[in-house]
Amino acid sequence: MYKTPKGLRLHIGIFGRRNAGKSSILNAMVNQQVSIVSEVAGTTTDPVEKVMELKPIGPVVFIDTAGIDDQGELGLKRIDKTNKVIDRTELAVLVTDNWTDYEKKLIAVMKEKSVPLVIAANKCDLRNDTSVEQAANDAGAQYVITTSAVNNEGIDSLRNALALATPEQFMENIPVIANLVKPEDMVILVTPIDIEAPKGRLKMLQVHCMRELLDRGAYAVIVKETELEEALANLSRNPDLIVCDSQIFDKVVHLIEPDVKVTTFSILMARFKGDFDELVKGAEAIDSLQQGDNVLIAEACTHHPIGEDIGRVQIPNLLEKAVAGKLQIDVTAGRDFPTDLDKYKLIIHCGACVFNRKEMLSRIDKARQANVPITNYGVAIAHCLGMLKRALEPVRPTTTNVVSI
Ligand SMILES: Nc1nc2c(ncn2[C@@H]2O[C@H](COP(=O)(O)OP(=O)(O)OP(=O)(O)O)[C@@H](O)[C@H]2O)c(=O)[nH]1
Ligand SMILES: [Mg+2]
Repeated sequence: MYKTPKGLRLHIGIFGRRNAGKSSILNAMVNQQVSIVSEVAGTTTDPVEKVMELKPIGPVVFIDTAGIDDQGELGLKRIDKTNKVIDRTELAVLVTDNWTDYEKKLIAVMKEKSVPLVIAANKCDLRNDTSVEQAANDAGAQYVITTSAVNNEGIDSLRNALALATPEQFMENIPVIANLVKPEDMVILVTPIDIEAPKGRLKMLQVHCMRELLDRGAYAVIVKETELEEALANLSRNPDLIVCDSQIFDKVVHLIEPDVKVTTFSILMARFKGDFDELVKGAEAIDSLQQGDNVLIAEACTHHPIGEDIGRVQIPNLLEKAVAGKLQIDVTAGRDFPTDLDKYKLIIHCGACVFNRKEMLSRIDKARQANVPITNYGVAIAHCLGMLKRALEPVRPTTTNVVSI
């Protein structure tokens, strides 16, 4: 976990006037007492660094700084040290409980340096209005989060805002499959050549998997569903992993032995593009759906639906079977994602292969803000089939199955 060199970690600088609660916010975000907190203004004198894995961004280093409204000789040295932190900051957090010239200046500095900024309007437990939030919004701040470090309020939202504000190039590049296998592992990719696969080519995701397996020194057997049984019979040993489309997951499971690892391309996408834990948790909401509930099926691409379309036919059928009745199902496609999500009991998103990770994360965040569970196609299908545990087994980040590369 700590192997990533500091230079490759996203540097998150925490700034603000003395006593605003910078160190308290850091401690709350990392869930540890890494920085000394006290009511004495000027407690933090030297920058305090903390390296960690911050989901879903990846490896980061937080830098807690000295408040820079200090006065006097010692104050100037601190200001100098804090300014040096600004120079290496790639994402800034401004902690404030009172809007002053200092906040305006910091916004201007970050803007000039093109450093994204998240504002923690802190000590909300002591404030009885939202004037700090208002002033931050008026100053053009994009991410303004109300927090109380002492009551642990708004800390999850602050973490989410950090992920949304992180420039795409700093987001951790999660492999699709490479860290689920070891060199010389044999993986079967059950690859559909259906009507939706581009003519003469394979879907990007399958190509991506093949390349990662080759780079990893593993090997891939690529078959269509119709040849899988024969391929299995001809192999001299069981494969280390099988990946197939969600729609045939149950068929594949019935063809293989119970200890063979198997998952779906869509579940790999939940890790690759989404917030895996959130999407897995979201599938549980299927169990509490009731007849007549509103469900949103969101597709990232605007393909022309053909035949037994997964989003329009197969998933609705599975859900309606689960609730033993009819549901109100809306389907959206492309960038057309509803702003008002409140009426939905569940959102089921496609794998989002045409989106970058940030776009998918921002949709997950919108669902979170609206308190609507969100899952993806593959996770939902495996759940409805009663096979989610099996499908997740190969991808759960335990020390035995996710290997560092
Ligand atoms: N009520 C309340 N108190 C807070 C909150 N956050 C921090 N504090 C208190 O504010 C005081 C200053 O907190 P610190 O975290 O040390 O502030 P800082 O910004 O790191 O201060 P310096 O290091 O001196 O610049 C401490 O007494 C904290 O307990 C909050 O959200 N609510
Ligand atoms: Mg401090």
